[in-house]
Amino acid sequence: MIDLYSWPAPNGHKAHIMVEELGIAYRIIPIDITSGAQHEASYRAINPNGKIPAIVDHGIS
Ligand SMILES: N[C@@H](CCC(=O)N[C@@H](CS)C(=O)NCC(=O)O)C(=O)O
Repeated sequence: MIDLYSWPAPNGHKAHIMVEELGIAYRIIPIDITSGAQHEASYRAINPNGKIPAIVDHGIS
């Protein structure tokens, strides 16, 4: 399962298209970049550059 941290923004759309075209299992975790969620410590732990998108691949289970 892929966790896709994203938001409807140009670079987010690229990742949304990729996972849809690959047909892989994923879930979207919204990171509201309009309210500054990309700068929260919990998200910085996932992507230190504070931008979306980011992917966490939990592998096959
Ligand atoms: N692909 C580059 C750029 C990603 C990017 O610029 N994302 C924008 C949204 S399209 C963003 O997160 N902006 C919020 C910000 O810069 O605070 C990266 O992952 O470093």
